[in-house]
Amino acid sequence: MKMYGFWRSLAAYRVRVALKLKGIDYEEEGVNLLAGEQHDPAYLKINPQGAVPALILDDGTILSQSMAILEWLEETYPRQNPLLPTTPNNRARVRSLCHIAVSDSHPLVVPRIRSYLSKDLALGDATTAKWLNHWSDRSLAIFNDRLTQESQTGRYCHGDAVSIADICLASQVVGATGFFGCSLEPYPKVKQIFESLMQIAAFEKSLPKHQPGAPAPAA
Ligand SMILES: N[C@@H](CCC(=O)N[C@@H](CS)C(=O)NCC(=O)O)C(=O)O
Repeated sequence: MKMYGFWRSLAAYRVRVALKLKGIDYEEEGVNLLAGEQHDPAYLKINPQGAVPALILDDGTILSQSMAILEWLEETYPRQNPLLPTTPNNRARVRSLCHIAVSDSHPLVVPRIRSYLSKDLALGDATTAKWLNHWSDRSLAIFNDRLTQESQTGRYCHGDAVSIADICLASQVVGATGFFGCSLEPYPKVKQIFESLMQIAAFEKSLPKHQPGAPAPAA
């Protein structure tokens, strides 16, 4: 299997974690989003949306959209580290948590939105940074409220087994704290679960800072 990703892509992070949790061999090829490679005609043949991730299966099938890929991985490899609970109600809760990040927050901070705000609408970098911080922080607050209030929360988002909700939560935290200036201090439940997830190799090794192309840490 081959994944097209990028070191700082939060959607690619989600798929990278799931591939590792499922123990699936894959290679990753970087599409430099900051250099605009997602718009290259060759890449648009792979994903006409001009976004990563895209997952190329061994038979040549191309999958896109991180949630669709997570669901495909779960359906295809259900017994390798299951990432969804068994009952419809619990599965709905896990998916609902996923969509806080995937549907409601992440789409507000992707490169095409950042560029439209700062360049096309001429809002500039400072106002755009405020937007990115605001929506990322709002999403952390919503995660924290739900994870605190709902009795199904355990060591992880849903009980004591890792699920796709944890993958989506982790991607949200990685972007919010790593790129958009948010703090986890106001959100103790999110902080606690994120710290537990970082003990798991698949989550830690998938972090942007470990990927080829990531900037070296400041000396
Ligand atoms: N909803 C999609 C989002 C895909 C997406 O927008 N990915 C970003 C990187 S995290 C991207 O490639 N953006 C390119 C751009 O905005 O130009 C998913 O979850 O896969």
